[in-house]
Amino acid sequence: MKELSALQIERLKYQPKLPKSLAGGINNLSMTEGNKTQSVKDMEQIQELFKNTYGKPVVTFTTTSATQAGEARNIGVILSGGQAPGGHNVIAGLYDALKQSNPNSKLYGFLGGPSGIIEGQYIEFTPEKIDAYRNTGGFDIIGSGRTKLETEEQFQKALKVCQNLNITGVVIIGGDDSNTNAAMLAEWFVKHNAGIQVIGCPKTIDGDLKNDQIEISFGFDTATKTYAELIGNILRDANSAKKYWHFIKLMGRSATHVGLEVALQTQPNITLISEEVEEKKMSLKQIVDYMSNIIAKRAEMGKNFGIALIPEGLIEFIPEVKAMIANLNDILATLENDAAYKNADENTKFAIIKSKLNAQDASVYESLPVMIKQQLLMDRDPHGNVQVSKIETEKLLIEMVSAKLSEMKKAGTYNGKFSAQCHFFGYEGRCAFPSNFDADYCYSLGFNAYALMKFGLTGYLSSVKNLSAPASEWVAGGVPLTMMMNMEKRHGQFKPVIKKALVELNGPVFKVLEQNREDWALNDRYIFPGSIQYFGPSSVCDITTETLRLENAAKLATV
Ligand code: FBP
Repeated sequence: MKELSALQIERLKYQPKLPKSLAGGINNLSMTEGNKTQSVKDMEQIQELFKNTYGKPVVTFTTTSATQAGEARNIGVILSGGQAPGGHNVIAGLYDALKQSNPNSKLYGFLGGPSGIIEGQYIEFTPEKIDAYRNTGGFDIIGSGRTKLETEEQFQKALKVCQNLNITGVVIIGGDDSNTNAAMLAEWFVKHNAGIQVIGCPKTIDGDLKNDQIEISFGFDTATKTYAELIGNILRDANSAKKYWHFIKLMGRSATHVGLEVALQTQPNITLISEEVEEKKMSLKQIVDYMSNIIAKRAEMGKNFGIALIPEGLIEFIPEVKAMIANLNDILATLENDAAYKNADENTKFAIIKSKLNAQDASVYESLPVMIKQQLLMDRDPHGNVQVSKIETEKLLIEMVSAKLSEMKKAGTYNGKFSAQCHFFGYEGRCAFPSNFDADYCYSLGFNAYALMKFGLTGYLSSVKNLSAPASEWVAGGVPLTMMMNMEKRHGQFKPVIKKALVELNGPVFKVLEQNREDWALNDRYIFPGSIQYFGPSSVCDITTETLRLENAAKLATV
C-alpha cells in the first residue's frame, strides 16, 4: 500500500528559504526598536484594557557576528481558527529555531486550538513528527479550534497547564480573532507576573489581517491560487459548453480580498465586491439588477453563459441587511438561554424574531427567502461572528436574478436563456500544499516568532516584510498586537478586537478591477492560471499574488 503521494515525498525534502537576517542563525541576531505605537482606534479604551502591553515599539532584526547562546526553554504552540496553507511550516520554523538556539529546548503542541491550553491537551513534538509534516497543507498536526480566550477561569487554567509543563512562551497561530486571544493572554500573563510570553503569527486565507506592518497573512497566496485554478477551469468549461452561468461564492468571511485577487488572476464577467456594495449603499435589488443587466447584454450578443464571483460576506455588507443583522445579533444574544425560543419550531422562531425587530428590519428580514431567514438564525461562532460560510448567498442571487430575468422577458428587455450552476469555493483551498511563497513565509514567521521570544517580547505579532522581493531580502521583526486593535460589538457587548483590513476602494488592487470590469463583463478576457507549480522556473513557482505585487508597487511609488 502506498503511504505518501509522489508530490508529498518531494515536498517533504523542500528546504524553505529564510530572510538573510534570520539565516545567520537564531543566536546571531540583533534587535532594533522603533517608536512607541498607538492602537488604530479607541486608544484610551485599548490602553486601559492592555495596561501592561500597550504602546510597545515595532522591532526589526538584523544578523550579527556576536553569538548569544540560547537557554533551554519549553514553548507551547496553538493553531487557531480556520485552516490556512502553511501552518505546519510555522511550527517547523519555530521548532528549528528553538532547537538551534538550544537543543535541550522542548516544543509542545496544544491540541484542538485554544481549548488545548485550557484543558491541558498537548503533545511534545519529536523530530520525526515535525519532519513528517514539513511543507504540507492542513492543521492536522495538532488540530485547530475557535475557542475564545477571555475569562479569568480560562486564563487561570492556561497558567496551571503551562506551569506544569514549565512552559515560558506560547505561540498562537491565527487570524484577527485568534490574535485578539493572543493579546488578551499576553496581557493577563504580564499582569499576573506569570513569566510566560505570548507571540502571534498572522494566519488567514481571508487576507484581512494586514496593515502597514503586516503585508499579508499566510495562506492567502496558496488559497487564492487554488481557487483561481478552479475558476480558470470553470471559465474554460463555460466557454466550451456556452450554456451555463456559474455563480461562485468565494470564502472570505468579511473582506473581499480573496474575490478581488481571484478576479485579477482569472478575469471573470462579474465580480461583486462587498466593500463597494456598502460604500455605494446598494440594496439587494440593485445588486440583482446589476447582475441581470450584464446577463441580458451578453444574451443580446448570443452569449448565454458567464461567471459571477460572489464574496462570502456579501450579505453583511448590504446596508439594509447589515443593519438588520446587527440588531438580530443583539436579539439572538438575549435569546441564548431562552428555552421557549430554543425549543420553538421554525415559524414560531421567525415570528419571535420579527416581533423583536423594528419595523424596517422586520420588513428586510421578512423579504428574504426562508432558507436565508433560517441560516441567519444559526449560532454565531465563539467570537460572535455570523457563520457566513453557511449562508447560501449564491443560491439567493440565482433565485432573485432568475426572477428578475423573467420579469425582463415579459417586458421584452431580455431574450436569452438563463441556466445557472452554483459553487462555493472555500474548504477546497484552505489545506492545499503551501505554495513556495507560503512555505517560505510560514517557515520564516515561525522561526522569527522564536526570535521575538528570545528577546523577551510579549504581546507581539511575528512580522516578515518586503515580501515582493526574493525571500533572502525579506525583513523580519515584530509588531505589538495592541497597535492593531479597536473596540467592536460582539455578542451584544463592546470588546477589544484586532481590526480587520477591508478592501480599499481607492487602493491599487480594486482600481484594476474597476478599470477593466466593463470590458471583462461583455468580452471574454478569461485567464486560465492552471495549478500551483512547486518545481520549475522561479518566474512560475515563486510569484506571489497580484494583491501583494500591486500594493507593494504602489507603496514604492509613494516613497
Ligand atoms: P479564520 O479567520 O479563522 O482564518 O477563518 C477564515 C475562514 O476560512 C472564513 O473564510 C470562513 O468564513 C470561515 O473560516 C469558515 O469557518 P469554519 O471553518 O468554522 O467553517
